[in-house]
Amino acid sequence: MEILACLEKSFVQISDLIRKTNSVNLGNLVDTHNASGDDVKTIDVMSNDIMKDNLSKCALIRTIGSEEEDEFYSTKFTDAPYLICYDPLDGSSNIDVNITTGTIFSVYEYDANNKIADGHSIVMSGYCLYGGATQYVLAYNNKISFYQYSAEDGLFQLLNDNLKMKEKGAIYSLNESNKKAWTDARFNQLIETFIEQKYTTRWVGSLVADAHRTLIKGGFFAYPGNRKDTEGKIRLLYEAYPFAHIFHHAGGVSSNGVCSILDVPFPAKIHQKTPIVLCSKYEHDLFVNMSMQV
Ligand code: AFP
Repeated sequence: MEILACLEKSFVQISDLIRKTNSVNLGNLVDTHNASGDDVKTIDVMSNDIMKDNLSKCALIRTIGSEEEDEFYSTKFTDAPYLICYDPLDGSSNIDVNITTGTIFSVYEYDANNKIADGHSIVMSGYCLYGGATQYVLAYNNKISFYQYSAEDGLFQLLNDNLKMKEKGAIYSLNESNKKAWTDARFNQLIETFIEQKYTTRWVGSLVADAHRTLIKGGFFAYPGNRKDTEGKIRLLYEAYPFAHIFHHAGGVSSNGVCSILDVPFPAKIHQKTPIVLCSKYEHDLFVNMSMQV
């Protein structure tokens, strides 16, 4: 099966799981921890099983990396051209209060030496939102397509075939409760500037929801490093690279504070974290013009 068909099948199955199960039960913890150190919930495990089961049957995929796995998993298609990395259910700590969660993914092409250099090796990325509607955003072939699932006909219908970001927004999105611990003081200055310029703030606490809003409405999203989490909370392989790829396709910007997220070298560790900024051009110009006072 084609990769996109495997992904769409998984999105529908995960969406059904969320919609048909009591959200309080979905939020129950199981007595283990996942490989990346976060609490595991039953829904995370079930979503990972769905993704892995469908994608391991796809003849184009050589290797799978998941937030829920300790190591990369090799499929039986050892000569296949692609690695796929995903977070099967981002934002799952919100599920017991019925807040939007989602699946994030990136497909990477191996080079002639069977290596992946950085985020520029991504050929396709996207995310599916399990919110009021089940919708997914796909970055492929230099454009962004936006789909919504129709339960009536069992298909994803195209909403927008060439989604572009605004040059400037009016919302900033950071977990400001960390601001006394941020290690890059530009974020503190930037917030003051946003407030002076009459921006408002939003923080859902699901990367998929906060980044999606930023993509659609423009503005600024960041998860900076802080004294406790020096590299922030966002994982490079299956969260930051995919969203960086999506934002660049839409005419937006990504940064780890120094360079584009796509320029960050492919990590040695599957669960490596990175500070992240995803934003419109105007807000990125403001950010780079703040002086660094660490
Ligand atoms: P969960 O998947 O455990 O809910 O974590 C979500 C997340 O990794 C990312 O989606 C959010 O942007 C971030 O954590 C929220 O972090 P805070 O706990 O600082 O709000």
